[in-house]
Amino acid sequence: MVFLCLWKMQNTRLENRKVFFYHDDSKVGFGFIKMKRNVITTCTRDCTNTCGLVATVEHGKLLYLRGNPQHPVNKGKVCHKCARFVQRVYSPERVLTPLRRRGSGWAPISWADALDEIAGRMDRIKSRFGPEAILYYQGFGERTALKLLNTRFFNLFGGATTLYGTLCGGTGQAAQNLDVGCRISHDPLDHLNSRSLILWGRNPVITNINLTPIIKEIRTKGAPVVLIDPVVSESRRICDYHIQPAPGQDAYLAMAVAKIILARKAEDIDFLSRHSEGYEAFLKILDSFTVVELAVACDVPLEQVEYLAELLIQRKPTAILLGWGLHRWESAHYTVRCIDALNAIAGNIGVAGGGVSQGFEEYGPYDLNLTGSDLKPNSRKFLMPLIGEEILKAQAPPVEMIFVTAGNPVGMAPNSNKVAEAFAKTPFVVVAGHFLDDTTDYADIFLPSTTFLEEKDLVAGFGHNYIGPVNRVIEPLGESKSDFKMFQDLAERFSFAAEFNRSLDDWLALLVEPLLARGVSLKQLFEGPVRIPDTPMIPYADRIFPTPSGKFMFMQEFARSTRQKNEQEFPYQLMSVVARDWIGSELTLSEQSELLTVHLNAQEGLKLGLRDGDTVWLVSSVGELQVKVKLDEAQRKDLVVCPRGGWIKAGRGVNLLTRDLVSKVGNGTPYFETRVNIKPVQKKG
Ligand SMILES: Nc1nc2c(c(=O)[nH]1)N[C@H]1C(S)=C(S)[C@@H](COP(=O)(O)OP(=O)(O)OC[C@H]3O[C@@H](n4cnc5c(=O)[nH]c(N)nc54)[C@H](O)[C@@H]3O)O[C@H]1N2
Ligand SMILES: Nc1nc2c(c(=O)[nH]1)N[C@H]1C(S)=C(S)[C@@H](COP(=O)(O)OP(=O)(O)OC[C@H]3O[C@@H](n4cnc5c(=O)[nH]c(N)nc54)[C@H](O)[C@@H]3O)O[C@H]1N2
Ligand SMILES: [Mo]
Repeated sequence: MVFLCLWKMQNTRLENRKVFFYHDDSKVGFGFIKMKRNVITTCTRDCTNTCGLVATVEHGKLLYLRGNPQHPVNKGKVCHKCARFVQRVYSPERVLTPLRRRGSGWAPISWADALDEIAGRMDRIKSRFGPEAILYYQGFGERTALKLLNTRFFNLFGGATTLYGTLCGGTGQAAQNLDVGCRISHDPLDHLNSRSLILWGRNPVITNINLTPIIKEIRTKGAPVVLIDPVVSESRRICDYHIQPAPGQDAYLAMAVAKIILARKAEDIDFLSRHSEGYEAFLKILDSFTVVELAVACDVPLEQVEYLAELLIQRKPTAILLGWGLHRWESAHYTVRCIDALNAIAGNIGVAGGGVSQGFEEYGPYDLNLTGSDLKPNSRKFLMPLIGEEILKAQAPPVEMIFVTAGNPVGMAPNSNKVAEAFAKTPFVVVAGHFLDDTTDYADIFLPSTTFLEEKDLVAGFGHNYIGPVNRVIEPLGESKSDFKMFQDLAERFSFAAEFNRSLDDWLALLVEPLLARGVSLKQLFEGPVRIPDTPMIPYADRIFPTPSGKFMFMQEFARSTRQKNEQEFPYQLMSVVARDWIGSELTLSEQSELLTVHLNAQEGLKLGLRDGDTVWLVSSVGELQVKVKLDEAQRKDLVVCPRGGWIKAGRGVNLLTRDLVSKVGNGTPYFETRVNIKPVQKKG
């Protein structure tokens, strides 16, 4: 009888269940226990996708991560990096106990000892130098709701030095704010209404897989998709047309296209006359160039400029999607503002399927007052793009301690040598993270953090309008702690402990108060993705803009770009773009046994006597790095294309080469304003 039942079960494929037999004093029998369990959660990694996930656990062990089919944006899909994240969680290289530097090595210590030492140092620094002698560096590794409380901890402490400006998305956002008052992107699902689409300096095949099915769908309906990128990126294969302007010169391209639309009298007169301001001044800028001059300035053949103009005239509505790579230039605000102006002239603002979209506010849905900025409003702030310089030049007070969470500034901020020097000079450095990356080389104490699979939290993203639950899938591995728990335990060592000491659920409820006030329940938030109320599908549909005049604001001034003086010495622009296989610098040392491979135009390579796979030095005005060369017919001749995020100690730190500058608008980081030369590596023997 029992065997019969077993046979039946196998054939009905009762997945996730295992038979168990039991007997106690009175009876013998069998039943089922559920072996595998699925938990709804959301990917919190630093990526535009913020995918809804289903995590499968067995016996408390994470087995795999799959896309949540109920998520309206990723619809069950995830990328290969997400699937592989399971290995990162269980990697033997992940550090799971607090470490104390002893000489040149590390020794494990207890959390109690680590936190006692940190609290003691903080107190002593505060009484001798003031709280601003402590720098809190919050990186981009995870931007969940609870992460807002990290700053609250330092504000309760009395106000440490924190950061302003950004390594990521500041320039584009600030530039768009000048045009439309407050940057709001079209909901990604609205691009399904587009009759053409332009990927302007964006590489969704690698950075935003949730856009690719949308692109595929509109293409099957006949919508042309255009890539504008000096680099031959992976996204070229999903596009119908590729324009490769000179890097950083897209403002000229947008102006040239605008001039042709005006010459054809195809501008949106109604929008321009009723809903815009400053149009005359913008026309004056356009009048100061001919189309040919503009085409030459951006190095785009005239027929391609005309193609774009025709596209915008014939295939309305056009969605223009800006990437983050596009704005890593000192004067990127001109690029972004000229593209906004072009789209206004073309009549693509406030219409379904149109718009110039880039990103969304990952901290948008929360009560930002909880960061406690009112507790200590005027604390010192350092410019993130110049972090090395800021630390080195700080006086009154000098930097006596740095506390880093979720970031790898030595590897990811520009000019790594300078950042490393600043960290090396700082008497006491604490880093909380997962792995011993380049920044931890300068740390005195390393604190092991949980991954999002070991946490309960909420997360909104910078690529769509949904907030998603972060439900705890597995128990924290080893002694790892979430940042929330870590700061709560540290707070217990200070007089303000009571002010930090609410339960995690209470804090989350407070953080999402603005959502609760708009009718979303906590239960809903933890069950699955929720569309953030009041986020529009089509921004500015009423043609009212949150600018002072309520109108779209045209750019009023433009300065021609000047060429860098050292072009002879450094002939190639270094494009340190997103890497296919990893996020940020989230790698392990054992994954990095090979040098980075850079792409170089094949003819340029031949001119330099190089062959595929050769090792060369890249030399910039601030550093040098050995790389392998891949010759590539299709790349522009003035570029070296290199993946970002490799570790310096693995010989792969591209930011050894990048100059530390700040963009003219938005306090962004112009990583790509770096030129390099290629020098041979003398072969031994
Ligand atoms: N696999 C992976 N995905 C990621 C990340 C990752 O590290 N790995 N990081 C995430 C993060 S933090 C971000 S901010 C996003 C970034 O997402 P994206 O912006 O899509 O990626 P980038 O590689 O920074 O830049 C996109 C493209 O802009 C081009 N570009 C650069 N300068 C110019 C220019 O002057 N004109 C034009 N027309 N194009 C230009 C570059 O050549 C590049 O191909 O990706 C996110 N997704
Ligand atoms: N050359 C060049 N450099 C660039 C760019 C470029 O285009 N070119 N792009 C820039 C961009 S867009 C970005 S966003 C920055 C990213 O730069 P960083 O903010 O420094 O980000 P990551 O390198 O991803 O490092 C994040 C670290 O946080 C850890 N971590 C993840 N979650 C948590 C957590 O919850 N708690 C703690 N304590 N740790 C956690 C991860 O394991 C990882 O070690 O890099 C920038 N650097
Ligand atoms: Mo970023």
